[in-house]
This record gives sequence, structure tokens and C-alpha cells, in this order.
Amino acid sequence: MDYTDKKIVVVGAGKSGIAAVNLLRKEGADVVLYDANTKLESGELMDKTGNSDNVDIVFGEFPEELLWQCDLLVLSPGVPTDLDYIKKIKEANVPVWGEAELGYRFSKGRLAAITGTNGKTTTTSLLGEIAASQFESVFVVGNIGTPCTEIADQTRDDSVLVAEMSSFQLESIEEFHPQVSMILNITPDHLNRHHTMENYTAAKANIMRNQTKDETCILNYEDERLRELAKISKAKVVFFSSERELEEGMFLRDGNIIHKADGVETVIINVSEMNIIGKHNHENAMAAVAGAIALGVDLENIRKTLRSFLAVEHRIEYTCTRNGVKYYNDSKGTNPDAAIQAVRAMSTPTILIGGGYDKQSEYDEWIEAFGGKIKHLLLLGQTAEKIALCCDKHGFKDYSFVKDMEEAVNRAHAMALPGEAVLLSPACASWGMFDNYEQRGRIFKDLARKLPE
Ligand code: UMA
Repeated sequence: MDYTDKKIVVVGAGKSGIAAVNLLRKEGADVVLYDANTKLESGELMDKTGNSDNVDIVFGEFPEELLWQCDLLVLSPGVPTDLDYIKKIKEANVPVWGEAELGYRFSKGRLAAITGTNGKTTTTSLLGEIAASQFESVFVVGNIGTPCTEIADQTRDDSVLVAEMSSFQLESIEEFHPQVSMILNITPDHLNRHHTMENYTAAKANIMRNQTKDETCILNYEDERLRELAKISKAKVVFFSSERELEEGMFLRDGNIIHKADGVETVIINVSEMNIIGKHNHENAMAAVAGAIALGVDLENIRKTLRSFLAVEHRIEYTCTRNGVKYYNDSKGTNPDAAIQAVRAMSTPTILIGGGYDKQSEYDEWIEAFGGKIKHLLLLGQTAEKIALCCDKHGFKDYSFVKDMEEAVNRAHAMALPGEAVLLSPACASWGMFDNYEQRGRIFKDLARKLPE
């Protein structure tokens, strides 16, 4: 597409929207940055978009006239695709792309794209580090924090992009086409946005939609939905499994991660040599290794990076020890499934801090996973009551309510005995009380570190 003088409306003035506007204005497009939030500062946004003459900023209701003037609509990931004005634009046959699609169209080089309900940030950063141990120009982008459009014009033919893709981003792709795709797992999440599991699964499955037979699609064998998706993949499927030995693919034997291809087994590493713990992390490592092999990374570079890789921030991240009690920040546990993994990874009695924004999740399996290990659950946020009711249903009585993170950390400190642990793993999104899960995690870590030694 020639973008010169095209009227392009970018929806959402967060990270993605700003990066998209900056890319498009440099291409000579006539850009409108639109955001529903009337409280935003236009001066600040003008600065962020280079005070450019070809950028207009609009807040509030979506202006009706833009519906008929616009040549392309670009959506930030957080914007639901079923809003009225978006439906009208689609009906008028105007292309509607997610910001990631726009970034893809401007990017050069090879692309490895990772999705899944849980583990995608760890897997993306691990694969990014492995790729960087071999290739000169590597970009780690997407849901992990750097919008694809922010770096697109720095990519070269020999670049490797490693992209964490959320279902929000995958919902609005068109030509987005990774040479290596990965779906780590699919469990209920974001149902307030996608409404049904079918829609959520379909959004995730978009990651492999445009792949061809010479490319690679990496899937978790233990996830039934993914075994089904494998049947429709046009790319070569590489399965990984933490539960059984496979005929081909990645699996575990006696703690060794093994890659089996064309009947030949190669031991990659023993999991005891890695710093990331828990079965879910072994799965993430297997997926990242499969991705690295598909990208052509040497085994020695893969092994070296697996040994040096540390847990990503906010994912069962050791924070500090106070009074013999270890504090862990798992603010990225934004849904019950992720939070279950954190509970399972704990090996001592634990005071758990949970609750937050209501994504209409069910908490039964999370509470069932407590298994005598959770000594007390401190509940905060919009979902506190709903979780408490679910605790009652499962006969778990050791919970109480706190008004904010400060009270949660202080109460946890008062309750935990030396040798025990305090874990922030909310099973809920942060919105409503915090800007995002990162802010929630940092506040927790600051409070924990300020506790008396
Ligand atoms: N907005 C509207 N109309 C709407 C909805 C939102 O105008 O209907 C506006 C808001 O007022 C706000 C802006 O859109 O000003 C925010 O856009 P955004 O929510 O897409 O936020 P970004 O800052 O662009 O961040 C997004 C991702 N956010 C979401 O998916 C919610 C970030 O993922 C991502 O790191 C970033 O792009 C770069 O790619 C965050 C996330 O929470 C970490 N992701 C979810 C998750 O991991 O569970 C999917």
C-alpha cells in the first residue's frame, strides 16, 4: 500500500497507537490519532507524535465524518474489534488492521511469533536471547512491551523478529506471516473481550493462518485444542510435551530436554542446569528451543543461553527475603491458570495475595490447587468477594480482605513465619487498582523490600 496522503485513523493513544502514528506520519500519511478517553492531554500526545502537521488528535466519541473519509483504520490491541464504529467501517470495506499487522507490513527479515494463554513472555524473551546469541540484528517485540511498529523501520533483510502476540493482537491480522509460529497452551482468558472460547481459540490460531509448508508451527502436545489445530496447520508441526516421550519433537526424559527429529535424539540440556523452575517453564524452554532450531541457531548457543537465562520480571520473580520469609512477585499471574502454575512452583507454606479486575474467570481450579500449601489468602480488588464465595464453596476458610497492596504486604509480613513464602499471584488483571500488571508488581516489590530485615 502507498500510504502517502492516505487518511489513516489510529485508534488508541497508548504505546501501540503512538508508535503506529509515528511510522505512518513518516510515510506521508494524513493521520488521525483517536482515543475514547477525553482526559488525555493533546499537548503531550503532540510531543510524542513529533508535533507533526500531518497528525490530528481527536478524543471522545468517534467522529461520524471519519467513518466515510478513512482509507485505513489501525487498532491498538486493547480496542475491542466489535465496537459499532469499527463494524461500520468494516461494512464500508475499509481495511481494519491491528497495530501488529501494520508493523508486520513494514518489517524486513524473519519472524518468530509466540502466543498462548501463559508462558508467552518467558518463551519470547528466552527465544529472543537465544536468537541474539547467534544473529546480529534481533528485535523482541509485541505484547512483551515494544510495539512492532516502533522498530519496523530499523529492521533489515537479515533481522530476526521475535514477537509475543496476544489474542488481542492476533484478532486483527491479515497478512501477518511468521516463519516460525508457536502456541504454548490455550485455557480460558480474556472472555470479557472474546466472549467465547471458540472466538479466543480462533484468534490464537490466526498465528499460523498464513504459514506455508516449508515453515514451522510449534504446538503443545498436551493441549487437546492444539492437537486439533495441528490438523489444519499448513506448516510443519513440531510438538513438545512435558508428559510423554514423542515420536518426533521435544520432550523430557530423566530431566533432560530431548529433541527428536528424523528418528535421531539429541539431548539439549538437563533442566537442573537452568534457572527457571516449574513444569510450565520446562515447556516454555522446549518451545523456545524448537523455535531456535527452526531459526537455525547452533546447539551450543542454545545451551549457553538456557544456562544463563533468568526468570522474567513479574513471573514467579524472587524479590527479597525478610525475617526468613521469601517474597515472590508473580504479578503476571493475571488469570487462574497462570496463578495455578505459581502455586505449584512453591515448595513451602505460602501467604498468597490475590484478586483484582474481573475478567469473568472461574477460580475453582485455582483454589483446588492450593492443596494445603496456601496458609492464608489475602484478597483485594473487584474480584475479592467472588473469590471469597468460591473459597467457601471449596471449604477453604483461611482468607481475609485487604484494601490495598500496602495492607496486603504488611498483613503477609505479620503472618508469615521464617521458612515460609509470600506470593503475589492475583489470578486477575490489574486494571481498576493499577495501570497494568507491571505497576502492580513493582509496587509489591517496593513494599516487600521496605519491610524490616
Ligand atoms: N482505547 C480507546 N478505545 C477503546 C479502548 C481503548 O480509545 O475502546 C484507548 C485507551 O483510552 C488508551 C489506549 O487505547 O489510551 C490504550 O491502548 P492499549 O490498551 O492497546 O495499550 P497500549 O499501551 O498500546 O499497550 C498494548 C498492549 N495492551 C493491551 O493489550 C491491553 C500491551 O500489552 C502491549 O505490551 C503493548 O500494546 C505493546 O504491544 C499489555 C497487556 O496487558 C502488557 N496485554 C494483555 C495481556 O498480556 O494479558 C493482552
